[in-house]
Amino acid sequence: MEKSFPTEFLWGGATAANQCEGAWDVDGKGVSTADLMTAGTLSKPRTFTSTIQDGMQYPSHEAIDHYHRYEEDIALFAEMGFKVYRMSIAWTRIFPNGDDLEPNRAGIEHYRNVFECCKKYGIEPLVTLSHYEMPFHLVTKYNGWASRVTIDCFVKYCETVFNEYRGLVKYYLTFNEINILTTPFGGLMAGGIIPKQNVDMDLKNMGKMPDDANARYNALHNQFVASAKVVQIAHAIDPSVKVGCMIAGMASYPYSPNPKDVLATQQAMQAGNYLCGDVMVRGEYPAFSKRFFEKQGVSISSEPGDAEILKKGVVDFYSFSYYSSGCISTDPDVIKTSANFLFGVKNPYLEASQWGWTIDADGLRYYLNELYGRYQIPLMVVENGLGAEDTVEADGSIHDAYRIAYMRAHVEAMREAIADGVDLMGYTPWGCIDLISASTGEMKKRYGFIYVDKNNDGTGTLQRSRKDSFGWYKACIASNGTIL
Ligand code: BGP
Repeated sequence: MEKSFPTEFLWGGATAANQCEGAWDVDGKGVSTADLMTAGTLSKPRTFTSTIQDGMQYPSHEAIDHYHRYEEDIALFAEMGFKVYRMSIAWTRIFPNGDDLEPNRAGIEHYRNVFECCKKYGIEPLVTLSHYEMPFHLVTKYNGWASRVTIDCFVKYCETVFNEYRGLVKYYLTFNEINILTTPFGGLMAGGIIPKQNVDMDLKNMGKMPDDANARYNALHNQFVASAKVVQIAHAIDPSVKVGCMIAGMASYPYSPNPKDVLATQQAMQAGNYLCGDVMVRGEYPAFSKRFFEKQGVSISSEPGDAEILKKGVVDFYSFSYYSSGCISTDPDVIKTSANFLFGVKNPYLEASQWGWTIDADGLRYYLNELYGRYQIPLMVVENGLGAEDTVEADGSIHDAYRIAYMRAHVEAMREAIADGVDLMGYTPWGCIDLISASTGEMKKRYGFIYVDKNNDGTGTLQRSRKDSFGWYKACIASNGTIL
């Protein structure tokens, strides 16, 4: 069996506005939720502060200054041969408060320039409309996505974007990792459901974060409705536009063959992945959701017409992030003794990254097959990669063999999945240029093929340079995934 990528395969890379742009208060931009999240590390969680506080470091404020350096960065992407650049629009550049009557022209012109620049190099932008940020004003006024008013604000913002960039952008994603809202972390990160006091964003102790599950799942419902409305509007404005969902890939394995672990794993896959996928691809809540919501004491305040909106606004393709897999155990001893990784318990067969994320390329093939078997629509891997510390040698070179090994294994896994029959459209590895980590808010956790001279403490020249992986990915793209 010949194993190869389709000729039109979309190779590229991915970033998000709040993690790379900086210029947080430039050209009329409003304050977003991400602008209020401090820098952290693996051992010290980021803090969300409801006002900017003296002496605190807010990494989104400068980030890697992509706002002013996008031309240089896109030229480097073009040098690697990118066909697609996944990026996000900061909502607060277009509508600084979220509910403004008129859009901010400077913000609109900025992204037009970015898209024109991509066009110059033959790179298709793939635009995430909401990537872990929203206007903070909507948070204080309406409790973020817990309110249906936010749906209307988002729809207006997206409609403006679709009209302005008609002909310049062919691919959109509505909400980044929408299923993060199934976790307490997501209420704050993606839902704009934010407590009045400062709060630590502690991924390892999510259970300790302030949480209102009812508000959180209603926020998720509101995002589903907003997404479905936006899909229909995008198609009405330009029928050639394709809109995808974006779901955090949480591939889970039973820790043991104990049927209790197998059942718990099935439930974890349903709650973590399929709840969102089913609504966005099939246009209705899955059968298991009724019992799932009841168990959590959640009641969704659906309005008349929502069911029809969801049905009519199904996505054109399914995109997801994939970094690692997790194991599910029901055995209290295993849960206690096994380090808690990104999700689930430690898999004894797998190595993990410096940040504790298990490395599992086979899991990507498994997950692609699971998704395609369930949905039969085109899939796209829009985030993947290894967050690792890099060392700059005396001559300026960066030998990131560990990153190349990770990428190679995952590209091979995609190739296998395509040979299995999966319809895979493209691949945009995360943080193709070093940027701020979402979970820890630091620079040290680097994913890039392009190194950015910036340190955790905010110092650095911001100068860009090519890592060894830059040349590796360039050859991979040039050979359409054959030379690895
Ligand atoms: C995903 C987010 C990205 C990105 C990535 C890597 O969950 O969509 O924004 O940051 O994870 O995570 P981190 O930056 O925490 O290493």
